[in-house]
Amino acid sequence: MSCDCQIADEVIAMCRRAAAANCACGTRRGNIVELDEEHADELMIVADLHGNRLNFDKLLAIADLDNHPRRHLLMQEVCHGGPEYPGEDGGCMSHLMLEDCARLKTEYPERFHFLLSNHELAELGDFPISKSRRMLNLLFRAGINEMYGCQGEAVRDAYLAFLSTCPLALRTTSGVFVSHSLPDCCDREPFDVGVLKRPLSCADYRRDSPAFKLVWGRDFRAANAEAFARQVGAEILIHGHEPCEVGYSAPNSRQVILDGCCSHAAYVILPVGPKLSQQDVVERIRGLHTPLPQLSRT
Ligand SMILES: [Mn+2]
Repeated sequence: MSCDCQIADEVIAMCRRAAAANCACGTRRGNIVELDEEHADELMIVADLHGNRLNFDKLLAIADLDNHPRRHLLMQEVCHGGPEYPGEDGGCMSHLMLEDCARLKTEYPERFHFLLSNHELAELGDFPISKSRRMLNLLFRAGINEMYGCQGEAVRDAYLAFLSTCPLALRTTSGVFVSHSLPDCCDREPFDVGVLKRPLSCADYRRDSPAFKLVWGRDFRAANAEAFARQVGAEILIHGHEPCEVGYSAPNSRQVILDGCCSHAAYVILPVGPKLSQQDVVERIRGLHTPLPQLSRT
């Protein structure tokens, strides 16, 4: 067996352990992680990273999970973007960040949570996403094959096995609901919350499934956020999915959006116990590289 195959075998085994850890997580209820004061003091929330290694490393150092045993860390959307392998068809290196997230799940099975986002769901369902006229799924696959050669397909299968077990959301008992985004038009057609209570199947990877709507939606109207919050039993909604020029935004009185990959990347560390207002959340948002400009109140 060549050296490459050995590395691939190790990655495949690690992804299987990560998938098992997702399923066995003590705070997991269906497709939600339910956090209360018994299990956590603090929750650090990180949004879209898209292969941004600099930000990923810096955020992990800030999370410092080893020295904060009561802190949980949530990450999302690492696939597609960032550096590429050399050569014309070298492909995207962001699969390595997905491996890092799977590894974190094995190292901190109760305290690290990786949420499904639209880019990860697109890998699960082979749903084509392009950016600047390049097919991101193909670049992702090329990167895996560049790294693992003949074992590329087996490694990709292991990634998908991990992704298929990832939660869609995290909710605290104090009413903070974290998901990648929110569906459109929940004020006209209520979100099918049943998807939060059962394991995902292949049908959930397709366009128009509740999971698909949850991770792809971009309806930031106040009436939509209000309806969605009511439907999922939340006071405050925290999402990624939307680039934010200053690292975060608050498009209405329920939502806070974080951006983890822009030059003004932001994150937030919240206490898990107390009830928080939107202003309490916004005040706790920190810039990863630079202090954040204040947003004007919405
Ligand atoms: Mn997204």
